[in-house]
Amino acid sequence: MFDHAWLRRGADRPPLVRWSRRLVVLATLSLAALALTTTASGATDKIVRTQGDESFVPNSKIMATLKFTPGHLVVRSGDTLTLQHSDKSDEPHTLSIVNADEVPSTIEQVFECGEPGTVCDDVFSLFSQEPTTATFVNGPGTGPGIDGRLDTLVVFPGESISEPVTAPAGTTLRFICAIHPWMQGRIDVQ
Ligand SMILES: [Cu+2]
Repeated sequence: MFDHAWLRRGADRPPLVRWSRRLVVLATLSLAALALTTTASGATDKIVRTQGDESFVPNSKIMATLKFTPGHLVVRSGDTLTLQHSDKSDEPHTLSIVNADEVPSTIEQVFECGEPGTVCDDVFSLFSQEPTTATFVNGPGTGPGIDGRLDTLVVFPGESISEPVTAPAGTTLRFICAIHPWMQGRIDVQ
């Protein structure tokens, strides 16, 4: 059976994962302006960048400031969403659509995400084999593109990946990184 260790930092040292999530310093939401480019068709390319870093000083500090920037996007149905790995860590990230009530809202929910039965585990289970490069996986039962639960973009350092947002106008999509579930965002589709 596929082992999701690639998605779990230090799978051989779960206590560190637990504590890193417990002690994580939540990044403040950035209000940085959307980076926009307009294509010939008039569709707009919206970019979400991962930013921040992690640090660990034995017996002193463990901290993560990894975040999505921006964390709130307004897109038109049909626009292309690009996820770009722009942070200082060497870890992959996912941008995974989840239900609003699945977005972790407590520290406990953040560090438990990934355990069996959680939405993070549902994301990991999408992968029949270990990805090694930027990938889009369509959530089961959803339409093509980004429109529903578990639709997932994955990026590794130095990479970006683009996929159209196909959800109809009026949809609100919530997303998290399944690897670092304090990384959270929202897409309002117009
Ligand atoms: Cu992440």
